[in-house]
Amino acid sequence: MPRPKILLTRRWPSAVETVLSERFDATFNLEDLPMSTDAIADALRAYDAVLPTVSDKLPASVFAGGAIRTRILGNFGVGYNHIDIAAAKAQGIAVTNTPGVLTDCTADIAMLLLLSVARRGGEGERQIRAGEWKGWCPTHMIGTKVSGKTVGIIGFGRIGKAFAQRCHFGFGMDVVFYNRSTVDPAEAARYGARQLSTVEDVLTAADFVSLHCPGGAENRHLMNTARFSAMKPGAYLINTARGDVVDEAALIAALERGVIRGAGLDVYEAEPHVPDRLRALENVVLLPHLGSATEETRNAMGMKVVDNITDFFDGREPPDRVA
Ligand code: 8YV
Repeated sequence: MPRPKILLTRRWPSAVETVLSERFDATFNLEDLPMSTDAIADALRAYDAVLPTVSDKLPASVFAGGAIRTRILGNFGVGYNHIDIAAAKAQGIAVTNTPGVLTDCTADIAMLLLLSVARRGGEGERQIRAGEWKGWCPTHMIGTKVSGKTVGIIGFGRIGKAFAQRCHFGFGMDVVFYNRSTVDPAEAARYGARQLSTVEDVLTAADFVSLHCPGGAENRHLMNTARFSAMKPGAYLINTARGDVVDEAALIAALERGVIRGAGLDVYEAEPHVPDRLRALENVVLLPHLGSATEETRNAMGMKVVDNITDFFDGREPPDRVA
């Protein structure tokens, strides 16, 4: 039996690429440039498995037109809103993701953003690098205290829980959250958190609002003009989830007008494009989608994909099947 032909749309950690090339007839994207939608559509006709990332777009159109060879999309990442799951499913294509292994690192990045924006870490760094620091004084670059404040979490899945744990047990914060389904209060209490009934309840209670829900149609623009207005004046938004959960234009307007005090962002609506008006604001901390970007986590994500496609081609149920 010939080995399954697989395509990685981007370069992956070399240890993972090595395992993949031992087990499969693997093609690597040696230039590591994002593939066009047309190139991905062609790949679906040429490979048994395509292994995409968040930098790829797989709308319904790539699955249309027949002659599909791909049987599994082994996504490198937990979020898969860049894939039209219904269209993949309609073609009988399995889809897997990489949950669990990036929980801690993504929660860490949310904490980094929260601390940086509240304590003006980015501004301070820029000031020193520009040679503009005039020395210590009692009124210099005054931020907002974090310890003991209230954090509001939208989406209480693995990453939301890990973030709650850090906020409550690390920083003595009161943690409230909104989640679509009801979470057992005893389970919530393990993370020092309690559930509120609506997004609005969370927004009106929180000094910091952090998004941890999936992207895609169901949560598109969950944070909009009305919801920024519902936040406490002086509150901050943290987004490590997906750019499309936030109406970016509404966020920029809220920041410019002082409706909210600041934002810490790791994700954007049209990555890698970050609007000039957002980049011009001092009261935002901007990271280039670094949530899972540690050696340990990227290796573990890759190995999860290896496990998923190995099980699939060996006729077993892949552990992280989402479709
Ligand atoms: C990944 C992420 O780097 O896993 C996710 O959902 O947002 C990131 O941590 C990215 O998705 C890789 O495809």
